[in-house]
Amino acid sequence: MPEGLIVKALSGYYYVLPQPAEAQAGAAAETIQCRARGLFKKQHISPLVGDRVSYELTDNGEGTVVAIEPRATELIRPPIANVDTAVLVFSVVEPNLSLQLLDKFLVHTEQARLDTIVVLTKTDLAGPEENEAAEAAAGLYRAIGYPVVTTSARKGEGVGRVKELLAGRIAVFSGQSGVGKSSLLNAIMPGLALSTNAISHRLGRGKHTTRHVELIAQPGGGWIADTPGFSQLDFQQLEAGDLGGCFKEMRELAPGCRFRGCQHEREPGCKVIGAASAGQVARTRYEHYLQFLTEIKDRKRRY
Ligand SMILES: Nc1nc2c(ncn2[C@@H]2O[C@H](COP(=O)(O)OP(=O)(O)OP(=O)(O)O)[C@@H](O)[C@H]2O)c(=O)[nH]1
Ligand SMILES: [Mg+2]
Ligand SMILES: [Zn+2]
Repeated sequence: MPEGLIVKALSGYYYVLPQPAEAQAGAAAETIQCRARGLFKKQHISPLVGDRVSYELTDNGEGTVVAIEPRATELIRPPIANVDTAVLVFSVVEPNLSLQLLDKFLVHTEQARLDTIVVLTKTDLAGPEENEAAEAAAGLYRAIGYPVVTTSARKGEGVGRVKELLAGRIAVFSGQSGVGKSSLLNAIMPGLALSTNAISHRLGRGKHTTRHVELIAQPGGGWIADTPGFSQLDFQQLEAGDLGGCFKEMRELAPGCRFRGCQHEREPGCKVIGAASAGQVARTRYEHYLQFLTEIKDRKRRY
């Protein structure tokens, strides 16, 4: 049975790139437009972009996805399988940088066990104060261990660095609408010409220009997925006790806490509380941790 890689999902169709072509980076290869087999729905399985699948050809030149290989990784928002790297794209302005939202995205990529890179965009649009705040944020996240690149797709700044970091990787771009995900990808791969759109100044956010998830082959090997922007993220799949493990710097401190399963809230002998009051864990990070913890516990209470 033929095998392939789902490179795009749109309106109930999965676009599967056949295996041998995929091995040649897939640049010019034709995809097969497939439906998912009916059984998947009954089993509550939906194929994802990034899935390695087996498919059958049907009479009309289309195909049916009949089997999905076990996934190495899986992200729910944006929905994608088998990526190794998440690129969290946040604009310095238009829309303004929100560290709370960034920390929320980081919890999700940590939970999915992805390597994560933070890219700050639109430095050319930002004033000196906003750029200073962005540099401070970059320093904060670098200290935690995340690569951070400040960029301007308009001026071509930082674009080469992002490209270097992603070479050979299977990466997904993730971030709010209008932050410049598609613009950055276009800058990384000249000739790509993904659609981009000015943000709505009335609403202060993007217009949801990108409507589907699509993997794009990197010329030198590896893939990058462009995705639709979103800003609503919940902690549906996360238990309160697992939240600390999704904050990299707290995860490293937790073994030193007096109590096993310490939630770093008000327990005595807590290393995280100690580090937060000494300024070794950033104030914003610890605050966001407590906010998310409350959010998770409130959710539990509601059910
Ligand atoms: N000045 C400036 N504008 C940028 C930069 N990057 C993106 N933009 C602009 O920001 C707007 C939104 O960019 P997009 O690339 O469409 O944003 P997106 O993240 O793909 O948005 P969705 O597809 O809706 O999720 C466009 O008008 C871009 O031209 C930049 O570095 N500098
Ligand atoms: Mg886009
Ligand atoms: Zn603790």
